[in-house]
Amino acid sequence: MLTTLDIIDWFQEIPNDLAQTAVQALESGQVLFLPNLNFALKKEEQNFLSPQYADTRTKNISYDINHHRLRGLVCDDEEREYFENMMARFAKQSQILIRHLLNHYAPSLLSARTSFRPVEIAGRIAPSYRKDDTRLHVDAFPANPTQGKRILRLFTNVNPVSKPRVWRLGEPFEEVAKQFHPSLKRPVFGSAYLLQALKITKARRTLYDHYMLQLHDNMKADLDYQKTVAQQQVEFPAGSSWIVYTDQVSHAAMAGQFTFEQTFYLPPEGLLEPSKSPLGVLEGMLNKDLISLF
Ligand SMILES: O=C(O)CCC(=O)C(=O)O
Ligand SMILES: [Fe+2]
Repeated sequence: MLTTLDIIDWFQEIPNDLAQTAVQALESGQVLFLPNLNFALKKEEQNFLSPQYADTRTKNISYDINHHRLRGLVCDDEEREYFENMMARFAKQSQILIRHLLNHYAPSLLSARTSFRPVEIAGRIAPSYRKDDTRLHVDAFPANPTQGKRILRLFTNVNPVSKPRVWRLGEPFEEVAKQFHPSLKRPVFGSAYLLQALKITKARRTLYDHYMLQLHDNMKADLDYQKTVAQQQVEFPAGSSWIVYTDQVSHAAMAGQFTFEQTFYLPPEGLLEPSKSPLGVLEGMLNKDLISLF
């Protein structure tokens, strides 16, 4: 399930064959594991390795580099400036690495949110089962329809006392889709329009978004599935990074503290093999176009 790559530097040049392997592995549902790629914190940033800076309601601190907006951060103005520098540096380094490593995606890849996750996962109480990321799921977000765009995430564990980030990885997307196909319900007529008009969603939900959200919710709701499905525990050590299509790979975060994460979106046209993507798999299974408006 992991493809290990020996990358030690965010700015390093990547040979073409390695770039090709990386894209193929990701699109096949592998996690790219970079055991020696760390994000070095500056001296004044070491203090930020504390859960005290995270708003208790949001648990993650997020940064929008396109609009220089920080969310979920509780601190004074001076600290805010240092925080922004740190988040922006992670965002930029991630962009550079991803553009080199996933060279094939460079023309169409979009950078989205950056997050810092300073709260220990183990023992945290999620406000609802839908928000409980300790349950296996594929990513799909109620307010943020991707309209077919892929969700690609890069993580770096910066834990200062060598605590790994512990995940579970579940079955391949095709199996998840087959398993939950019978439970998928069609959307209520007019609901996508209404959700957008009421600003509950930030864009129009396509059929793709609707079915992905159902997969996400139905997986998390099924405790028997959570226990019995084929799965594997993986530990991402402190000082390592990993890259994964979180809309495709069934994953659950079980333990760990202090991780940076950068999200990218990729329009489906940018993929090497669209048929392997969640959109390709679901369109094949449901035998219809899922990204036109309904
Ligand atoms: O914080 C983590 O380790 C992963 C949580 C998760 O499910 C995600 O970011 O998609
Ligand atoms: Fe997730």
